[in-house]
Amino acid sequence: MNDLSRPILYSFRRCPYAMRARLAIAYSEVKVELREIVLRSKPDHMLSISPKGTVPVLQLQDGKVIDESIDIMHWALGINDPNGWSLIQQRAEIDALIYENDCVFKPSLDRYKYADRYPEHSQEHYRTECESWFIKLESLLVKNGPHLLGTKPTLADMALLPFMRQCAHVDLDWFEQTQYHHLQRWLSSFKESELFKRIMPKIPAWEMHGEGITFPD
Ligand SMILES: N[C@@H](CCC(=O)N[C@@H](CS)C(=O)NCC(=O)O)C(=O)O
Repeated sequence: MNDLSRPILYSFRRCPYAMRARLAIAYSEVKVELREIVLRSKPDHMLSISPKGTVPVLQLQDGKVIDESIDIMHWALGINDPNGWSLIQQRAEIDALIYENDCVFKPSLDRYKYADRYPEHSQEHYRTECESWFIKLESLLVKNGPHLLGTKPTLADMALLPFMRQCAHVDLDWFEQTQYHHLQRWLSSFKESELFKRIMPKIPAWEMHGEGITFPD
């Protein structure tokens, strides 16, 4: 059982929302008990504290629950933000990018990735939808690079990169032969980073009443 000495984070390794939460937590070095879940068989405790049934879910020691990935990122950065990811002066720009990522790009990404579930159009059609987002990010990287808002990574990069990774990996050969060279470099340096490696350990699914994994270790 958890002794409530650390917050509990319900997570799923490959979920881009859970990845962004783990990125902020690992960066801020706030220790949590990580409980890897199986999406088809969600733990009762997780559903009891967050009935909507999505990951990530964070439960703090005082019982408070945070079950939106961006809110978990802000919580972690509020505790420790050593390299200024929050970039308060550009908060509106960061929020707008995250909003567009989550509300416009993500639905297109889902249609592209699972095109067989959306037979109204071809997979190429959905990929072209995704490309509007690629064009926007590429132009930001050209203007500001190597990160979206300048020379240092911010919350915007870390909130968006897991989704770009998922999209690129639908057909990596295609992505790598496109003209989005800044985007390709942005993504590959993320995938090669120590931080990315730290958030992607392969861990067994949490078993009810068992101990989660201390994260970051
Ligand atoms: N708005 C939520 C979305 C989280 C989300 O949709 N997570 C997906 C996994 S990537 C999920 O848990 N889906 C529920 C399911 O597949 O059963 C957030 O930002 O945390």
